[in-house]
Amino acid sequence: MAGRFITLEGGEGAGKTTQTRLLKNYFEERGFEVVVTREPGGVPEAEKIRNLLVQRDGGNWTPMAECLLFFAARQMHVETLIKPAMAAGKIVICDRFTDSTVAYQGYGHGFDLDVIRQVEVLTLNGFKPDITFLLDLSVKDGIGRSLKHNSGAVGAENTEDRFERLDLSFHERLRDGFLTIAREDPTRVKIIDAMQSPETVFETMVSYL
Ligand code: Z5A
Repeated sequence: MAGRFITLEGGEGAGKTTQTRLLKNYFEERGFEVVVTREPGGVPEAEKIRNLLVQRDGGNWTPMAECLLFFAARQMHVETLIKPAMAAGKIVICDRFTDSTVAYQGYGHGFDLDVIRQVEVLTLNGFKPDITFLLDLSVKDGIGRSLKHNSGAVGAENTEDRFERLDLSFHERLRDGFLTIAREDPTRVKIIDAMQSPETVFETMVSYL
């Protein structure tokens, strides 16, 4: 039996981590094997690339180099983890995927959307999630949640904030970008109001499964 590939997308503090946990329990209670993974990362080689991309001192990449690094990590992730897990009948739940590159690097930073789509075709050859949940909330609410979340972290300072240190107008473009992606592909991408309680967000997602 072929598995399913589910992705969660959204801006800062949208609740992807929270909803991933709830979805994992949901499928496991119904007897499915679940693989939870994330981007950039998910497999050792891609986690090395993650450090180059999201750490504060990861590097000052040109837009093209940054785009290629995201897709290099993604190609490894798809070929060595996601596709094999799906072939084994597992449910793969992934925190971010190609939509994040289109939203962050494309709509957010202004890198050419056609080039991103060309690199996507070259590296993934049309491979897309079966369903994507876009957890949508206002920029103000998302950043507020994210700041609260990070300030509560225990232990070492969180240095994975290269993208979180961007200005408000960037986050507005990001949100609009995600919503545009969803409107262009409504069969795959479901917009979920992330300001609802975690339980209601989860129930709304389940209604689409
Ligand atoms: N990036 C990119 O630029 N291009 C790409 O192609 C990819 C990624 C793949 C790392 O992502 C960075 O990489 C990211 C985009 C860039 N930059 N940023 N930012 P990440 O996914 O690792 O980091 P993140 O997006 O910052 O995740 P996050 O802060 O962990 O957010 P979250 O997982 O969506 O939220 P959460 O941890 O579940 O919830 C945040 C807080 O809100 C927490 O305290 C919860 O208890 C609370 N919460 C959650 N749901 C609710 C509801 N419904 N009500 C009230 N409170 C809630």
